[in-house]
Amino acid sequence: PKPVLTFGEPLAIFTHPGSEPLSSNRTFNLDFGGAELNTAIGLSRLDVPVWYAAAVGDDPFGQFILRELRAEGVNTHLVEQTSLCPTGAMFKLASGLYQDPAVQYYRSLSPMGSGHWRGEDALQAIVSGEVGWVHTTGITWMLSERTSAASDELIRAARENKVPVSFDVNVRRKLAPMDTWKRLIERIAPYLTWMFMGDTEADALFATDDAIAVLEKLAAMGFRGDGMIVKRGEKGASAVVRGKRIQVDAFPVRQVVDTVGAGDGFNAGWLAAYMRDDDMDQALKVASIVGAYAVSSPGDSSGYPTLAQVQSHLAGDEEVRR
Ligand code: KDG
Repeated sequence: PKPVLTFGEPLAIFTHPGSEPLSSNRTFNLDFGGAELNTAIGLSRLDVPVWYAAAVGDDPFGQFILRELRAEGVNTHLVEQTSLCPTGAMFKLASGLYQDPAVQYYRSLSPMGSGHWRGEDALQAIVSGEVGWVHTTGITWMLSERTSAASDELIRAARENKVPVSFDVNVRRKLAPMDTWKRLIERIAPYLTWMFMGDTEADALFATDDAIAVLEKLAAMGFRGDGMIVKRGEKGASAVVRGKRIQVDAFPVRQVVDTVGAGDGFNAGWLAAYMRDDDMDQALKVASIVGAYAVSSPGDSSGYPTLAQVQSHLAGDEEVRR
């Protein structure tokens, strides 16, 4: 099969082992992430060929991210390296009070945050028919005007070339206020084939988290895609495909360790399974297995399962653990 193309900004991520405020913390662990990068790794672990388009600085963090991506089997020939901008970064601040960490971004000078990236090579890959699917998230549009314009071009080209586009809204209110996210969806809805969002995002954007009601509102914005999926965390997920409503329970988890990256993993699981055999129930099941692995382990993508692990859960096999 032709590879999936994902595009969006990679980040060096700094986490800290304790839960003191950032201002008094002195030790950080280096990690990496970025929503579309996470999905690329999730796909690669599930044996789906994947090309990731992005830009990093020609600096140690950029080299670190590239090395990790290559180790994961993600094709990085569309990742530009520039000496003009530093790699984007983010700090994840755990607090005993909340399950989700607070984040602090340092990305306005990055290649995609400053508008250095133009995505020309990714555009070429789409136009020349080299990729079979495009996946991205709303975060990419919020980084800079030029990154937003480049992203518009990529999804338009995909639409024109009949390449399906899956899009996760992925609201980050630290990047833009809610009405900016809503205007983005209104503008790009006609180019999208599959829409993903969380239930709280659906509520905030459309004043409902009912998948059919959301789909109707999307249709009024010009969405003519194949379907939409609402992710509900521990309550599973629901989807509407060609008028049919589908529901899946969350895959059971013993202990939630870190929810960041779970939605990106869910998307990877859905994509891998849906592209393989077009079966929506199966795709949601695989998605929820990947999501469960993701929340059970720290870091964004480190806990994503392999294809063999997913298959053994689907088959109901009992894992020999010791
Ligand atoms: O979905 C996980 C992402 O939120 C994280 O990796 C960082 O891409 C990121 C962002 O912009 O918040």
